[in-house]
Amino acid sequence: MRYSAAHWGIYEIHGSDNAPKLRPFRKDPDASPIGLHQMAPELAALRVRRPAIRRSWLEGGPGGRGDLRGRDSFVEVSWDEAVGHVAAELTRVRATHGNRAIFGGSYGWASAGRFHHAQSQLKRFLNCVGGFVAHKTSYSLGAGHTLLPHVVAPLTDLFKQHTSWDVLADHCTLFVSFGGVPAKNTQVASGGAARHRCREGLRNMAASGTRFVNFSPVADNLDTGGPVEWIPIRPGTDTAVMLALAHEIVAAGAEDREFLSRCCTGWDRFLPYLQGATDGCAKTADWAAEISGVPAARIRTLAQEMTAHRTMINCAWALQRAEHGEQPFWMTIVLAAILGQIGLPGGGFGLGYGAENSIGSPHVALSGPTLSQGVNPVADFIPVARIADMLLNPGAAFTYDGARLTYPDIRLVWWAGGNPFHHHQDLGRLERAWQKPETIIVNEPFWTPTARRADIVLPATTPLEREDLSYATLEGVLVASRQVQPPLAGALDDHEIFRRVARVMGVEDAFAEGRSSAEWLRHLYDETRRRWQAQGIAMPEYDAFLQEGILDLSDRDERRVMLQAFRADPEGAPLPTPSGRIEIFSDRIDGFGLADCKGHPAWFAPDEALSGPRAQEFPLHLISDQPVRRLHSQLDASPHSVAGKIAGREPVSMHPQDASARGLQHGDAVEIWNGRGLCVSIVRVTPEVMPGVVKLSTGAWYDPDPATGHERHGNPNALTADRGASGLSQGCGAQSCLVDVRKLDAEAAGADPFRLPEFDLTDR
Ligand SMILES: Nc1nc2c(c(=O)[nH]1)N[C@H]1C(S)=C(S)[C@@H](COP(=O)(O)OP(=O)(O)OC[C@H]3O[C@@H](n4cnc5c(=O)[nH]c(N)nc54)[C@H](O)[C@@H]3O)O[C@H]1N2
Ligand SMILES: Nc1nc2c(c(=O)[nH]1)N[C@H]1C(S)=C(S)[C@@H](COP(=O)(O)OP(=O)(O)OC[C@H]3O[C@@H](n4cnc5c(=O)[nH]c(N)nc54)[C@H](O)[C@@H]3O)O[C@H]1N2
Ligand SMILES: [Mo]
Repeated sequence: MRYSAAHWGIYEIHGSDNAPKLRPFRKDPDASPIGLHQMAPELAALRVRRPAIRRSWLEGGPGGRGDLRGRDSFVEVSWDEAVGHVAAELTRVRATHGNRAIFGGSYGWASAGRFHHAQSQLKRFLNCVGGFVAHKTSYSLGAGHTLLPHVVAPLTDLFKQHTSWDVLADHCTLFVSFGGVPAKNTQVASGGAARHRCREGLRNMAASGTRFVNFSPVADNLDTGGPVEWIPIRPGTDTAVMLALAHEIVAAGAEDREFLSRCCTGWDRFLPYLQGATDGCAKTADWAAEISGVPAARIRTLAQEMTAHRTMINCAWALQRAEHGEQPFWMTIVLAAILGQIGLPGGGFGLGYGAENSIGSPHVALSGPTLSQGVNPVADFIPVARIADMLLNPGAAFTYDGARLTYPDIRLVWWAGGNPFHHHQDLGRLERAWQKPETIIVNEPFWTPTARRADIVLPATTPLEREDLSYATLEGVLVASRQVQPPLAGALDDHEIFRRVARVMGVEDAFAEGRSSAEWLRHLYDETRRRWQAQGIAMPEYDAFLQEGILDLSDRDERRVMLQAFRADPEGAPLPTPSGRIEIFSDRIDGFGLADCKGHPAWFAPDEALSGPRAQEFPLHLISDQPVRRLHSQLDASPHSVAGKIAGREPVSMHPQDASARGLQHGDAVEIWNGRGLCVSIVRVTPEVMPGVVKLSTGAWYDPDPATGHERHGNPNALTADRGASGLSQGCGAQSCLVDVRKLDAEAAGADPFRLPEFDLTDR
């Protein structure tokens, strides 16, 4: 069998060579439909067909009219000409400003294949020519990744250990989630999903009698097939409710003192804060009710239920993509520590059940093949979501994880495999920042909003057009991802693009090590084979593997209980924290002296939230969650994604009460606005969002009206704040966003997101 592997899962290749068809992997119990639409003609129409250079850059040279990025026409050129310009420009920037002036962070999901992974290829190449300014952490988990090593363990280690669905079904009697378990998100896993098991996992839990309580501003994110208690909560206030649950448990004398002293440090320094001795405010149920809108009585009864049951507390990743995003993760852990069930089957905490397929999946945890990126001689970096700050304020100081750093002065940006004009917050601000670099190069298969705003666009192949090796990340399945269709004429694999530039710059040997792409795949496989065989996993030779198409290690599925070994013997199996224990109080974080992240979890009133004063001006809280029908902005033009739009726009969900207060009916065109921006959408009236909250999923291709800057397609990042979660992590803070909504009386300006740029054919 021949397979094609993608972030959405593994697909079987059927049909003839001329008319190939993708079908779901037959061993996948709940395959995602998203990937079946990869060959849609609507997507093919948006391909970058030839290398293209922005007219003003070509005529005026580097730095030419950055203000016209996104509006200029493009001139198509040959690969030789494009590669020549790129090599000359890199050489110029290095000679004039040094490698510290090159930003190669290039955040984004790119493709699932492990060799043709655009970022790895870009970084490997840039390291061959003296390095680049990099980024740290991710948009997904900026606050979480920075916090967790200080208080429990690196998040990536914990993800591999998350208690598996089967153990939850057998042992968990009460599942309390903050932010649901959105099965729509488990369609994907970074690097590739294998078997989609979340829906089945939740159903098995419900069938075994697990009771579910969901604190969430929306009701549509926890479907178990059975009853779920939905407790509406104002966005950004979960930490207050968790503190109150902790307070009530302690007030009842039900905290697990043995666990707190044996496995944790800092309880004695947190307790005075919880009880109000340090700030004069006891974190009672009544206190939290005022902030969160959750009834105090329910907090009190739930606290009792949590101590009486085997309780799993789950926190969605979205909660830490917000102001003070560290706090809900930290407080989830502390609340679970107070219950004392961490390391017991079915109890403890989860960070992101439902965020990606791999979490809770029982597959064997092995690390797959990766292309070495080499060594970066440049030490400068930014926390990933500080891109606009960096471009706008070179030399300005910022803090990150206890360090005080400054932003480098970037002259050249190279992006491969990401879409910042999808992923970043306050895109109007990014437009202004994006004018500053002298040169912006983008490798892309499609004319995305980012490609349209580049100076040099290099057409990349899609995963369907090349051979690759995919290890469904952490999911125990290694796949030979086969070419489904021939490459679009004019497009090259990212590897080949960098190889050609490397050749002109005299570093081809260092970059490619004398291997062809096919030889690289064999090499990466052999390397993985050596490592896995050392762990007792028998693996066929590469050619036999290719023939088979897949290596499925599901017979090695394991029932997992997170932190079981640590609980059993905290001295013998200590955590990688300074104390070796769970840090309820972190001396290290305390020592950073930050005003917005203390030595223990705490409630900080957010700047933008319904509970704060700014809600008087903008009374609705905007949630921008992950889209059901696509992966971020990828495949947005496919019929599957377009079918989720109303009148060609991403709809905004709103409670009937808020709609009628504004004279709105289902299907009306609306403007969503705040002090930062405005975007047009279509209202979807539903009781599944709580009053005061509106929800607009991410990923509609950014389409601002050139005259007004008003976004026309329903992209929430026209409105979100470009603000770091805190001085600790500087993580993406997208979820802290207030807006208002009004009826659009005039004829809605036509959205036109899926169009090609203008090409200049006059004199060439
Ligand atoms: N408001 C708001 N904003 C958010 C979020 C939110 O919750 N709210 N979530 C954030 C999160 S968690 C994330 S991870 C980001 C995601 O942001 P991104 O990862 O930047 O989004 P994608 O749309 O997946 O962009 C990937 C791009 O890579 C291109 N690509 C695919 N394969 C290849 C390849 O082989 N070669 C090359 N050169 N290109 C390729 C695709 O065409 C696409 O344009 O968004 C963030 N933005
Ligand atoms: N189909 C699909 N799946 C995806 C992705 C995609 O683009 N498409 N993206 C993937 C990526 S990159 C990531 S990082 C993960 C992200 O995974 P998450 O961050 O977990 O995903 P979200 O959908 O943004 O949010 C999860 C839920 O949290 C709720 N929520 C938001 N704010 C709050 C709050 O303050 N309090 C409470 N209690 N709930 C809140 C949202 O309404 C939503 O239902 O998803 C991954 N899965
Ligand atoms: Mo993400």
